[in-house]
Amino acid sequence: MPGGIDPHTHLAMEFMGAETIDDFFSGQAAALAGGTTMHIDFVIPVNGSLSAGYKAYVVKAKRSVMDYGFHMAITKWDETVSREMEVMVKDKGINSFKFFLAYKGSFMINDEFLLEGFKKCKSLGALPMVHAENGDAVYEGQKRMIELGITGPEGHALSRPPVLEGEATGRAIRLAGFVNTPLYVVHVMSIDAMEEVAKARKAGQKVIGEPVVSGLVLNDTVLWDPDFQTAAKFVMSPPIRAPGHGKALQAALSAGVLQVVGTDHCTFNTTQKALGIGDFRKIPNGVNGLEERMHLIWDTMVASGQISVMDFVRVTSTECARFFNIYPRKGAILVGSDADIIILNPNSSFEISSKTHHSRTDTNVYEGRRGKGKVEVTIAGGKIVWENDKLKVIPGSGKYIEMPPFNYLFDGIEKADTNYLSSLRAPVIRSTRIDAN
Ligand code: DUC
Ligand code: ZN
Ligand code: ZN
Repeated sequence: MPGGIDPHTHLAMEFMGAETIDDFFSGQAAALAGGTTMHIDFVIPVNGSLSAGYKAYVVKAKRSVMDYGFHMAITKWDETVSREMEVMVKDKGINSFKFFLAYKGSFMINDEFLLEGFKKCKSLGALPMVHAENGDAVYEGQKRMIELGITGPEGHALSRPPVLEGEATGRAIRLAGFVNTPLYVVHVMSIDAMEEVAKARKAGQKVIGEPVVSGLVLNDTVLWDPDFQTAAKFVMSPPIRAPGHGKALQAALSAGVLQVVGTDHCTFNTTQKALGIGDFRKIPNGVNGLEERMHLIWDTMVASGQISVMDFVRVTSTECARFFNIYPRKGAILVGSDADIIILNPNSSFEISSKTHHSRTDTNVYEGRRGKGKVEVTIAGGKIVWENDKLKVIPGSGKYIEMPPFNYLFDGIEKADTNYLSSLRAPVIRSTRIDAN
């Protein structure tokens, strides 16, 4: 199969008073051992400056052992940011921008600026992405938990329930419809958010929904463990949800309501997670997944009969390459494509443990899981980098993949591929839109 592409990672990211323990070397080594040969990481601006953020990430990525691309996070809005977006698209190979509706006081932006950002993306042929949780309401929920004396990891889940994810997802989708731009919703974690995506797609709006592995296969009962560290390792945002949400997300993935599986790989070790002892608001948010994604999706979705092998390739690789405009260089085995290829043996089994994984983190949210379907060989750029459970990687061998803007988003794809047309239908034109194209 073509190597996996993870559309959503955070390597060497400074966040919540810590820096993720996996950098571009360790995170990518882990990825290759799990059959993923490319990832797209989120550049975080430095004091709001996109160009400073981009420069910092070019340095961080120097020791790369596999190919990678960048999305850019937008953490504030002004004329400089708007101008810099243009530079990122035209000169730096970035065609997607993530807006945060959560993280009040740091990353969060209001609706006025979200609309500005959406319009700018549209004018540049870039794809806007959203982290959809209502940040004002999360802030209120967190205060309430602390007032009630709930300071442990369970307070994280209780303070930001699915309804806040559903609200923000619906709002972002409606605002994207208002300016008539496509939208990519990252880490769809709840039924509430998934149903907003489903409703919009049914109405013909171009909305992409990305579930992540943790949301598909875990549930929130772990957050009630009385041992702080046992629970804190599962703290991410939006939170892992109550039993039932994961199954519904799996069904949505197999029905095509959600299209591409990421990880939100964002690892903090036990020392870093300890920052939140006594106050769940300070637990650095994030879980592992880069090495486990292909195995867990195969086992959960293919071995169980929920999706076909072709669908597996689509949701773990091809669709991601298409959404970010690098298909067929990536996401396919074709003459002229990069030779990123994996061999997955459906009859051999895997077992996940922090003792044997390749990430630098000292825990694993999938500890002890076993399943069928193991990646036995990974070929990246024509070289065997993973075989007989051994990695052979060369720091600096990974290439930066520039992602070109869309002429008009998705139009080229629709002309080239009529099957694709059925999954991303043309927008419904209504007179209430700002423009009429
Ligand atoms: N959520 C996380 O759990 N980590 C990184 C950023 C995010 O939105
Ligand atoms: Zn996010
Ligand atoms: Zn993320």
